[in-house]
Amino acid sequence: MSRIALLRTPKTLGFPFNDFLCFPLGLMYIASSLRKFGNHDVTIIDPKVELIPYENIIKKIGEFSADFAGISGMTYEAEELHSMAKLIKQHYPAITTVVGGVHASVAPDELIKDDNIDYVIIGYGEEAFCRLIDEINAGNPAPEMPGVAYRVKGKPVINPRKIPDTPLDSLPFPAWDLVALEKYFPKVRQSVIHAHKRYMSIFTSRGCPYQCVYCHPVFGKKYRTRSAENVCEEINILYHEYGIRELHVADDTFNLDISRAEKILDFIIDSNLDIRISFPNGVRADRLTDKLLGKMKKAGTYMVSYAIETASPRMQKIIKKNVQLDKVFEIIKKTDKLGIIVNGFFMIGFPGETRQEIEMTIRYALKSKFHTASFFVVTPNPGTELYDMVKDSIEKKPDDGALFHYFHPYGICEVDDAELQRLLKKANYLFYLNPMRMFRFLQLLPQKKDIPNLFLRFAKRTFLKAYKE
Ligand code: B12
Repeated sequence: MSRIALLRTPKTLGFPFNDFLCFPLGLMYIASSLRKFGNHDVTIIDPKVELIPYENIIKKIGEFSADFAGISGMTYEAEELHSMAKLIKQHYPAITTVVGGVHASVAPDELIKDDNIDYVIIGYGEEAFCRLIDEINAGNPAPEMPGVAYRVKGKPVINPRKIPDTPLDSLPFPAWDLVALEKYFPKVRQSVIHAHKRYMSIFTSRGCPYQCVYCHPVFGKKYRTRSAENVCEEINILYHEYGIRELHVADDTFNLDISRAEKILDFIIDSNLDIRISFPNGVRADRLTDKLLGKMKKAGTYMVSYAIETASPRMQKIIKKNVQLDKVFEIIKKTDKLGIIVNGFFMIGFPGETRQEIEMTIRYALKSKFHTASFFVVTPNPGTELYDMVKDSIEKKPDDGALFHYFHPYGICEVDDAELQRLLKKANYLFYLNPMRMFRFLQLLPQKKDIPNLFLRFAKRTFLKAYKE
């Protein structure tokens, strides 16, 4: 049995770009597997919610007497992953440092060059981390297993990952008991709005088979689902044991398998749970049927996002999103009619995109029945197909954390940077300064106390200079 401290980094994108926070679901999944399959002692330290300085993070690791420190991070936190590993090694050289998560999955070669990082786990971590600890404890510090990188005599060895075949139902539920739930509840959430204070994010499937060029295929294109029964068991525990009254379904594509989605919703409807649901990351809008939408409403859905990205049919093809724009336009209307708040995601500034095409996107948003919309500037993240398309023509790389906020133009479209910024702001104010839209939205808004935060987000995106040169 080992003692394992799991950590996030303290970095957030912060004001003015991004000020919301979610549960460290990845670490909570890893923690429950480490406990179930290895009988290990685990703690989660999340400086993003506790707002503690580095000294206190180090102190907590020491107080826990950790044998392993597992650190998680996205690409915008790359620098912090290195500095945390360095600090841990400086204070506790005997601790084995392991980095996992999104950045580890896209840049294992960069991380494993760092002597302060002993291991990197690529992709899903539940099984890999458990097995790695077993191998190390059995005296095999360089196991040949998929998805793990380390150094042998100073030379990096990267074992390519393999998407696990084990059914998702065999994974234990996230370790909700290891996070201070009450500290997360009052923080601003991904969608800013909320229906109930006590919420939890759930993941009912993993992966996404669509080919959108801008998306990080961090976990591969294979779509894996949990059974409706397994998801329902989780919802029951959250409801009855943790008093959760709002669910955030965070899947990449919840509704790819329509009958599974219906089964989950039927369970919630039939069990009369007094619960509200939101889909802040979105569902694939052109895979919605009237029946499914009706069930979503009946089960308690108050908010859903649809990612349109661009209303230019030419761009839809180039970015391989291929959303059926007319069909989705009608689905937005139907969602609104059902009394569900409907949010749209849009991106402007794709390679070769013209001003007319950007205007087309803005017009689509303005004409739609969306209650809220987020307009972002296209960010070519390293590791995406989009990045490969433009890498020779961009000067600044988005792996610099400061540029990783989706409001920084990269000069890859036909409109210059200043004009793109202007169009972004124009989209925001034309969309939101529409009294009828605001009236419709405020009527559906479950908690009026979210209005100041919503206004702040609107003001930041519309009036502030969005990025520094
Ligand atoms: C929910 C979500 C969020 C939430 C919070 C995420 C979180 N918990 O930290 C919010 C809304 C806050 C968010 C914000 C952002 N997000 Co986000 N988000 C997601 C989303 C949709 C799901 C993440 C999740 O919960 N996954 C479920 C759990 C089970 O998986 P996981 O956390 O990855 O953990 C698994 C493995 O990674 C691994 N693992 C994780 N940690 C560790 C640690 C160790 C030691 C080990 C061994 C393994 C390991 O094992 C876990 C279990 O298998 C992903 C897309 C996706 N499908 O992954 C994007 C994604 C992670 N987000 C992304 C981005 C870019 C962002 C933003 C930077 C966007 C922006 N510009 O505003 C911001 C950053 C905000 C901030 N913190 O300041 C990108 C990251 C790309 C990259 N290379 O970094 C992703 C991949 C989307 C995409 N496809 O491009 N996000």
